[in-house]
Formats: sequence, C-alpha cells, structure tokens
Amino acid sequence: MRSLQRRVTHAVVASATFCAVLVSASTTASAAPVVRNVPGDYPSIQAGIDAAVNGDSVLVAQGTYVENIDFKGKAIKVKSTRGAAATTIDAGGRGPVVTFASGEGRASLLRGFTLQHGRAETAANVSTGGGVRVDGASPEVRDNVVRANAAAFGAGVGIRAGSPLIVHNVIVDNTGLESGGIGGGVFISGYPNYRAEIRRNTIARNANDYGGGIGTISAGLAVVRDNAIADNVGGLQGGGMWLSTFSRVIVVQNLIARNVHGGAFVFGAVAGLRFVNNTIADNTLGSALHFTLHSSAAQAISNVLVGAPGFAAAFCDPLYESKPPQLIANDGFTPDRPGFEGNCASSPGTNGNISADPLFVDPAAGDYHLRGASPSIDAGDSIALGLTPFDLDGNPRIVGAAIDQGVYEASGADLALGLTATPNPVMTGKPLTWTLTATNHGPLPATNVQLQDAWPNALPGGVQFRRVTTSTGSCAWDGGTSVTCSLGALASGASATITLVVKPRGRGVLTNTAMVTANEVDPNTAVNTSSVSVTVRPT
Ligand SMILES: [Ca+2]
Repeated sequence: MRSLQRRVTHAVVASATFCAVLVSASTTASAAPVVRNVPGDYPSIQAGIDAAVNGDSVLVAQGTYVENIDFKGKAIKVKSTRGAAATTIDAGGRGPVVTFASGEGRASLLRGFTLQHGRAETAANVSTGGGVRVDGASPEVRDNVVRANAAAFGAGVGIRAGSPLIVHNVIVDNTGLESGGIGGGVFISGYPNYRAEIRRNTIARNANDYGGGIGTISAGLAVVRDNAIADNVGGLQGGGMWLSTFSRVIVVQNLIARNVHGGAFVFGAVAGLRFVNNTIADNTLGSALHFTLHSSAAQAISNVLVGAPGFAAAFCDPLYESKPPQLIANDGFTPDRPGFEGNCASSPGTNGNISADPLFVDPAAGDYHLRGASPSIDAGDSIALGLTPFDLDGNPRIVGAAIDQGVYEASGADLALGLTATPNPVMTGKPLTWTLTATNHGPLPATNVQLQDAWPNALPGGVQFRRVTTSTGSCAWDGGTSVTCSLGALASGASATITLVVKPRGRGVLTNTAMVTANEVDPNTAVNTSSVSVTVRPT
C-alpha cells in the first residue's frame, strides 16, 4: 500500500514537465516520508530498515528484539514508541548491536532503545563498538541505554572515524574484551578533523584497560561535554578518561568521579586539547589529572581537581615531558600532599591556580556542588574557550564576579548559624547568655533574613526572659520561650550577632534551638539550624 502511494506520487511529479526545476526538487524529496511500524508492518527492525528509504521512519513498539541492526547508509529515523525502558535490542553476544558503517550523516537517528549483549572482537574482524559501532559515519544516537556489551575498543560505543552526536544516553556496565583494550564506555578515534560529540551522557561502571569511561586515540576534534563519568575502571590507566596520541579533545564541564585508576590520563596531546570547568574528584589509585608524554600542548582551565590520598590532584610527569601543560585558574587539592606535583608543582599562586579544599556540599553522597564558602567560587577564567552559557545543572553561568571553577556555578545564599551558651553549666537563678551568629557565605546577598529561636521550658522553676539584642535589624520576644528576629539583608561574607539573656530556675537541662532563613535559594541548608544544651545546677 505505502509503496503504491510512493509510485503514484512519483508519477504525478514526473508528469509536471512544464517546470523542470520543480520536478527536480520534488524528485529529490522522494515523495512523502513513510512511517514503517515494527512489528506491525515488518517482523524485525532490520526488515523495516531494509524497506526504508531516506526520510522514512522506523517506529518500533515495545518489546525485546533479538537481532543486530545496520543502518546501511540510510538517512532514516529508527525510534521506539515507548522509550528505552520498554524497548530492547539484544544482540545475543553476536556482533555489535547497532552498526553505522556506510557513511551515515546526522539525518540518521537512533533513539529510545536499550542496546545490550553486543560483542566486537578482533577475531571477528570487528573490534570496535559492542553496543554502537560507528565507522566512518556521523549519525545521532540519543536517549538510549547502552548496557552489558563487550568489545576490544569502545565496549559501549565505539567510534572509528566519523563525527557522530552521542547525546543523553546511559552507557553502563560495558566491559573490555582484550588485553590493551581502550574505552569501556566510549572509544573515540578520528584523526585529524573528525568531530565526535559526546554530550549529556551518563557513563558509569564500565571497564577496559585504558580509559574505563572514555578512551581516545587520535580523536581529532572530539568534544566531550556535560557528561557524568563515574565508577568506571581503567584496568591499567585512566579510570575516567584516557586521552592518547594526537587527541585534540575538548573536555568541558564533565563530572568525573569515583573512577578507579585516576580521573583523566593524558598520554599524548596536540595543541587544542583542553580541559575546561570539569570537576574531577574521589577517583582512586591515580591523580585527578595526569599529564605525561607529549602533554605540554594541553590546557587545563577552571577545573576543580581533588586527588586521591597519596596522589597529587594534578601530576605533570617530568620523566616524559620537560614542559608542563598550560594550567589556568584551577583548584588542585589533595588532603595529604601537594595539590600539584611534577613540573607543574609551582602552579599554586600563578595564573590563577590555587590549592585549597573546594568545600563540596556532600561528596560522600555524590554532591559536588560548592558550599558558599568555597574558594572555587568566582575563581575560574570567565573567558576560557569552550564555555557554555549554562552549568551542569542547566543553571546560568556566570553568577557573581566571575565564573566558578568546576561543573557547577554557585548561586543563592548559603546561610549558616552558630549558637553558643555561657556559662555552661549555669547556676540556677544566674544569667545565661546565648550568642547566635548568622553568617551569609554567599555567593549572593541574602535578603529578608529571619531567625527563629526557641527554648522549650523543661525546668521546674521556669526560665525568666531578661533581654535580647541584635547587631542588625530587630528582635522580639513572644512573652514565652521564643524570640523572632528580622535581620534584613546580609551581604556575602557578612554576619549578624544576636545576644539573648535568660535566668533559668530549678535544675535540669535547657535546650535552645535556632534556625535562620532568607528569600534566596540556599545550597546547603544543613548548617542553617543550630542547637545547644545547658545544664542548670542548684546553688
Ligand atoms: Ca561565580
């Protein structure tokens, strides 16, 4: 039926001989695009692809399809109707799940599948790309889950020449097959001018000898941007990333954390290889950034680098490279040793580089946002090449005086509250002074700062209120056991001090709890509340 419609349309166009230009244009468009349904119209996805022509779509219903698919050079969209969670292509351990090896361009789209159990090994003459194999092609691969595949190079996604867009996929649990394998999650090759783009993917729990998350060889002008690269294992080098030999990769705003064998290992760079605004932390058995052979051409700008115990955050290997890479406005910090070592050891204090705890909000829970007091706030290079207008959360850059180092731009106002009691213990009937200190750690000014303070009466003789004073704004006693303060605005870095005096009577424990809030978003509310208990003793 559909092919009949196509022939009819061709006939109509062909009869329009009075206008050669129109005929030419219409023939190129090749009639209306056809939607081919699987399994409604075709028994397999490949059968749908085989029947399709440029411009068509192959729409796949939910289910598991045991097959390998090959786009065969066609500019078509292959999409699931219900998304990756409901639609799986399973290669059953035979060959890559999906192949783009016939010169496909960006008009070839694969979207919304789980791609699993693919295999690419040297013995089978296809060693690259267990889940997705790209060889001399530039398709778009979007919104897929690429899991449990195996290959020598690029167990999840393998790119051997081409400029594909690999965007918003979850690439997990893929493993290398052969000794010396490169790229557990993604492998990129494409010398000299191919430009693969790896953007907004989660690349986790993959493994290969070199580059557990991403491995590159001669990767041309590849761009790796806005990815989370975590919990990968580089068996020999480069837990998160391994960049080798004429790789002119631009690595922008990636969170590279908890990988085994370091964050990123640069083994051969050419001018243009650049790390910008990445956060690289909590990787084990290696530095956050390790520069060796031919890496003096590399640049690292505005990164937050935290080294594993025993490893410098940034190590510039003097044995293989006499000159350091260009390091600008980075924070390189290791708790138990210098942040920068090797021939970049003198970086702190030059070119905007610092070495200080970046003060993540909660790294143990995977939260690498900056606390308000972080030295990385406003400490980056606002004009670095490769910046994007949004941070990894999608919030605007640049907030405050300058761009922050790392993947996140701090905004809002980080309030903190301190509370002390004097004396403690206190004698019954004697004055007890509570001192409350509300501090705005920024980065923005806090407005309409409110403080609530309460001391529920647990003493037999009661608690007599005496007075409350504040350094800014005003406070009011409610006539019972609480005080409310309106402190107005607090600039970034400013504090307000409230002094509250009472006389407890009787004996026991008196607990005071206070909280501070403001109109602004607060990136770290854990420190907004404070509490202190005082023992009241008889005279
Ligand atoms: Ca800033």
